[in-house]
Amino acid sequence: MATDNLLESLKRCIERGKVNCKSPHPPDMKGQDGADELTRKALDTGIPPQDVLSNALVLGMQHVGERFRNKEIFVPDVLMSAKAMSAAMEHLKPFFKSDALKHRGTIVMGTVLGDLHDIGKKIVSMVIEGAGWEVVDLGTDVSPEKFLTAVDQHPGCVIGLSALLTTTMINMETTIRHVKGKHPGIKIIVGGAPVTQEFANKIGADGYSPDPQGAVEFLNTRCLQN
Ligand code: B1M
Repeated sequence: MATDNLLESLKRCIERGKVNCKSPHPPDMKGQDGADELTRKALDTGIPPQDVLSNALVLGMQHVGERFRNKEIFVPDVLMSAKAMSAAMEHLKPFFKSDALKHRGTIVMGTVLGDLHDIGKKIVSMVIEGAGWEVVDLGTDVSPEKFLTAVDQHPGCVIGLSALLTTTMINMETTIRHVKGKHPGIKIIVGGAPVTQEFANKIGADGYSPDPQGAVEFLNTRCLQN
C-alpha cells in the first residue's frame, strides 16, 4: 500500500474506532486490519513515527472531535476511537524512548482533577521522554494532593498539567496554588486544547505550550539544572 493510502486507512481506523483485525467494531469493517496492524505496517514500511502520529492518528482524532461536537457520533464511539488510538500508540512508544544517559531531569505529568482525557498527555509524555527527560505519569483525574506527594517523592522535578475540559482547566489553578504553596520555586507547565497563554499567565503557570514540541522547548530552556 502506498504511504498516503496507508496513512489514510490508519486515520480512518481512528475515526471509526477500528482497534485491530479481530475486533468486531465497526461491523462494516469486520476482518479488516485495524489501527494496531496498520501502525505496525506503516512503521515497517519506513514511514517516520512523527508522520504516523501527526498525519494519521492526531488528524483522525481531530475529526472524531468535530463529529462528536456536531452530535454525529456519541461517547461510546469516541471511546472506541480512543481505544484504537491507544493500540496505535503502543507501537510508537519505542521510537520516542531516549537513551538513559541523556537524562535531563524529571517531569511529573498528570491530567487534572475531574478530567479523564489522557491521549494528548500520553503523546506529550512520549515526546518529552524522547527528548531525554524522565516522565512520571500520574494518570488522569489527579488531585492537587497527589501532585504534591509526587513532588515530595521527586525533589527538583518539573510539573506538567493537562486539561481538555473548560470545566476542569480551573483545577489547574488549584493545583498550582497547592503545590507552589509548599514549593514556591517549582516550575509548572500547562497545556491541553482549551488552555491558552493568557489563561496560563492568569493562573500563575511558568509555561504553556499548545503542543509537545513547545513543552520540550520549555523544559530544555527553562528547567535544566546543570
Ligand atoms: Co471528551 N470532550 N468528553 N472524551 N473528547 C472533548 C475534549 C470535547 C472538546 C468534545 C467536543 O465537544 N467537541 C468536549 C469538551 C468541551 C469543553 O469542555 N468545552 C468533551 C466532552 C464534553 C466530554 C464529556 C463531558 C462527554 C460526556 O460525557 N458527555 C466527557 C468528560 C469525561 C471527563 O473527563 N470527566 C468526555 C469523555 C471523553 C472520552 C472518555 C470518551 C474520550 C477520552 C478518552 C481518553 O482520553 N482516554 C474523549 C475524547 C477522545 C475527546 C476528543 C474527541 C478527543 C481528545 C483527544 O484525545 N484529542 C475531544 C475533542 C477534541 O479534542 N477535538 C473531546 C487528541 C489529542 C492528541 O489532542 O488532547 O488536545 P489533545 O492534546 C494535544 C494538545 O492539547 C497538547 O498536546 C497534545 C498533542 O498534540 N497538550 C499539551 C495536551 N496536554 C498538554 C500538556 C502540556 C503541553 C501540551 O504541557 C504539560
